[in-house]
Amino acid sequence: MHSGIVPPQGVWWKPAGKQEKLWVSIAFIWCLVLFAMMPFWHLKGAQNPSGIRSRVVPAAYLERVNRFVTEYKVGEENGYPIVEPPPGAEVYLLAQMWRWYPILKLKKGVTYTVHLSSLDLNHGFNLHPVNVNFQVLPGYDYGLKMTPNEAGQVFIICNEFCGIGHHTMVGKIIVEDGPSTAAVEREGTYE
Ligand SMILES: [Cu+2]
Repeated sequence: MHSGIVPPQGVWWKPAGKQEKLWVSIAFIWCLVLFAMMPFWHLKGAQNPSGIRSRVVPAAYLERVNRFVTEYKVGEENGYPIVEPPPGAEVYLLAQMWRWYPILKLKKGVTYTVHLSSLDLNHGFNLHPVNVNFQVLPGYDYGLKMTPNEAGQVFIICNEFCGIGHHTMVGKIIVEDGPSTAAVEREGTYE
């Protein structure tokens, strides 16, 4: 009798056989291939974007979002400000139980840096119907380069369960055609 405490009797251990060695070698080479694929897909896959990542205190992020809203607010919808930043601007979007704040108005074909962060817990940024997914975490500012390629409305859905109001956590991005009126009006006032 043997167990985890009592070792087995006799010579039970034998050096690895030919097939076992072959199997271990193949598995090891495959591990290296998978390991190399991680940086490869990051650089060549066009699906793992390199975001700007930094730590941020949630209160400081909220303050930045509020400043962004005051600066570029162009309207309101259901009590939510509609914010139209100039082309190339830093855009600040806030995730919070249970809302995406504010509503963004962007231009087609213009690249923005969209910052994402949360005030409370882990949320998921999911653009619907386009399949774009990102984790939104409190304490981290994740800046993503985004270029809307279609005019219309896209909805932001939270895809990380975040409590009783999770299913109501829907935000909106309005994408418009043509040159930005905000850019014309504010020309020279932003860096
Ligand atoms: Cu959420």
